[in-house]
Amino acid sequence: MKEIKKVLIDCDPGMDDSLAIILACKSDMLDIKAITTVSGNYHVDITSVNARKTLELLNITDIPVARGMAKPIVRDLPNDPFTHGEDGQANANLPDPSMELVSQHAIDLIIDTVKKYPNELYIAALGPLTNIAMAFLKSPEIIPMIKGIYAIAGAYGLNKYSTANATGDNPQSEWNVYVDPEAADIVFKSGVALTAIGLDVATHFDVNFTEQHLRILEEAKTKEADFLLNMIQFVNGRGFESYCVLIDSMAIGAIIDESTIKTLRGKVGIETKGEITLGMTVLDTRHHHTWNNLPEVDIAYEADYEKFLDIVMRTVLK
Ligand SMILES: [Ca+2]
Repeated sequence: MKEIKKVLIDCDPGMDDSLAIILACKSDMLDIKAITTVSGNYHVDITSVNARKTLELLNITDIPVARGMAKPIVRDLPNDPFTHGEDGQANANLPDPSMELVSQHAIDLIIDTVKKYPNELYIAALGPLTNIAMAFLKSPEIIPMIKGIYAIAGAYGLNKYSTANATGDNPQSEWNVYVDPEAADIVFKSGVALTAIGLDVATHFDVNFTEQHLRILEEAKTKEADFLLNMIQFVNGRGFESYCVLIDSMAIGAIIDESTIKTLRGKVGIETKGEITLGMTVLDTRHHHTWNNLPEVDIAYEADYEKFLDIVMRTVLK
């Protein structure tokens, strides 16, 4: 029997974060210990509400949700050129949550949860890395105690999707790193066991739901299926494809089943000063003269999309 993995989700819901929360909470393979929220897709005031709305859609009220950083560490929060609707959830307008936020700040909930489950806790990092970087600055002793971070972060130039669907507001960057490149720099350099899932695999057109998937979702008539269908229709209506609602779920999918992605080990530098490349994650693949001071992390270069979508469908419809 496979071990049940303990997970903390740090997120900025956002449509794809909302689906990722549903996938994580409904999976038999995961035990969600805490959710922390951050400013990213939307301000933390909104993401803190949406995280709880999503839990209550699932009738879950016993997972602690802590509000995190309102701003990136040194920058202002940029506006996301990609809209998630007025409510950040494709205008689903779910009921206001009845559960309260915990009184702790997200940074402290991250630190305490890692210490409570030393060498057992996975972190799914689905937004800018602000909270996690701050937790590392405050309590660096937690870094080696984390089993693994699966972060939706970066774009590594491994295929055309790396930049064709770039989500940061410039030609080369991915949104989460673009919003808070200094935070990403801190986390990438920290030595934590980090798997970065970037645009190379997480905004791929092969992540799209098939026509058959959509029919199954329509026939399911459950709250979760309807919520997901509404998001798919929302992005389709704006000329985007359904991979947009699945981006963050790829980190959860990889924690559920590591074989959904293949990774390579690579040296990565984060661009924190560029004008047209701010937030670019530069992979140093040179044979000679590589910069040995760059941190080495695991980078997803390929995904088993069929297996991933099968996990999403089975789990969401359960
Ligand atoms: Ca997100």
